Amino acid sequence: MTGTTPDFDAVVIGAGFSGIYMLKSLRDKLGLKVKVYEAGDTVGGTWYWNRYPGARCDSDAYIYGFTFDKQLLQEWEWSERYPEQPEILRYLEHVAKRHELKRDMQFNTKVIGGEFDEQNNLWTVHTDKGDNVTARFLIAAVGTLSYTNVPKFKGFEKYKGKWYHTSQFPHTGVDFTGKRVGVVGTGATAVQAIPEIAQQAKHLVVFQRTANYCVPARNGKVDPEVTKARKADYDNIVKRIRESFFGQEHYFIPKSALEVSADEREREFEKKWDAGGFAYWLANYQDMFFDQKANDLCADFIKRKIRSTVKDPRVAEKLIPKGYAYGTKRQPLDTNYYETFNKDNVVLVDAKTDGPIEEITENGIRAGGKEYPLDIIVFATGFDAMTGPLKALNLRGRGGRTLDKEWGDGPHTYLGVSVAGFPNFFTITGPQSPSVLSNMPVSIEQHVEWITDLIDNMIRSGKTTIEATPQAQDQWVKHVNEVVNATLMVTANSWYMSANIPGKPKAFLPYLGPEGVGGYRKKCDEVAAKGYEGFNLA
Ligand code: NA7
Repeated sequence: MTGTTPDFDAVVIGAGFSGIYMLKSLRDKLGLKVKVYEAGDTVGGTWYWNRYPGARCDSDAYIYGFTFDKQLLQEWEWSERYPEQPEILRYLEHVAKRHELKRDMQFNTKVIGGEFDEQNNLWTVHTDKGDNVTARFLIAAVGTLSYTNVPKFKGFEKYKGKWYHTSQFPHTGVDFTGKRVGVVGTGATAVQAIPEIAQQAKHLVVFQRTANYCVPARNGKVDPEVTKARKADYDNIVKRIRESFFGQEHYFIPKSALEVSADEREREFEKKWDAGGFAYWLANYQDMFFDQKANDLCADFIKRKIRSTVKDPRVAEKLIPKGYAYGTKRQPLDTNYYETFNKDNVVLVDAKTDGPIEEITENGIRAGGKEYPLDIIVFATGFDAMTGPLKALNLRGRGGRTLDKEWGDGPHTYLGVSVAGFPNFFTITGPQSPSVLSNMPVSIEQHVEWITDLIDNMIRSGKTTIEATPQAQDQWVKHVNEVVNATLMVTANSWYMSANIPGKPKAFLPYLGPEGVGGYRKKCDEVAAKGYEGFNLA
């Protein structure tokens, strides 16, 4: 230790699921002095910002929450299978209140920079409210899909109507009644929002760049007996999801899609389809992500479903995904998405067949040579995923290095939780950890608990700094890429592959296996058991 006393033991950036639990853990378990900075005016993170119509979680609610608070697991009642944004926000507010977390959180405050002081081994953190504080540990709990992507369309500044990005929706909501509305994008967000907006708008134009494979969510009330049984079994459920591949109770069928009869396959597909949610995506035949032929069979089933739902065969054809394997882009869960295109007030403009968006005009959007007049444009155009929010922190590590420069060709991390040259800095569900390929609360809890143990260990053993070695980091990056290169994931222009943002270096952002979340947890625990192998502790 140096003679300089920092303002805080730890600064945590963000008060979503990650920041909430990180604060709870460091403050109440280790007794540290912690400060959380949050840009929003309350807790919630993703669930604070994403207020578009239809916003709800895509994981089953009974596994979408904190498991550290066993009593709350028993007490909390979700209203439906996939609760809506306001309900999840209420839950997070409740957790913050129950654990008296807000007193250590500063809202409406954005972290705009930070540098590691090599002399004193402290981080100095700067905020847009003029705070300049020092801390021993700096933890980014900034979320993975939090840096908004509004494409720079030609003519944007000329548009006279109102426009919104789904992740920065007005808190008062938007009244679409009687309006001509355009939605740009057909990702998981748009698939939730479009059916809702179509019910209100006079006229809705959907601008599709890439058709998606959507499967039914099958939202609804959960049978009280099922909920009761789950509550009685929570210890086992938690154990199972922690050890599972995706942090979900979904397991691949341990067979090839190619080895079973067409009848058996069809029965399995129907079963998954009827179950709804991620079952079709994450509990399908085990070679679906590896073998193009197996994948084609899974894809074909969805294509047939689209054709049988959408009445106009020309519209159905536009909605049929082409040119990439099923499951390699984030699975959207739909409630009446395909049915919405049967409505008279809904028009689909497909970039490939009708022509791409050329410009935003004073009155609307011009695509494929035709102008679509619009009163409101909703951009459901996603995020600069995973690396975007971290780079935006403007951190300077040893020797003034920046993430912008260090990650010039894609992320370089060790275990997705640490970056060489940035001592005592941790990223919860950072790039190259399972993160977005898992049920987020499971991965968040794993990282928070692992970081807490690490800090505890450092304090107990009188260590001042910890940082990933460049060698361990290089090996991890190599491993992450080797694993994904054996799958079909690399063949898609997905945000997982950084392909959605012009100029973003092509790199796979999360970590996929080979044993998923459970295997990754084991790996992290082994690293810790070997005295933090791959890290320099000083
Ligand atoms: P996504 O999944 O990134 O979807 C964004 C959509 O916007 C997608 O259809 C994109 O087409 C489209 N897009 C992006 N940029 C453009 C431009 N320049 N022109 C036309 N269309 C564009 O974001 P979401 O918010 O739906 O979902 C993000 C995650 O939130 C989701 O995966 C869940 O984890 C929760 P593309 O497919 O790239 O061709």
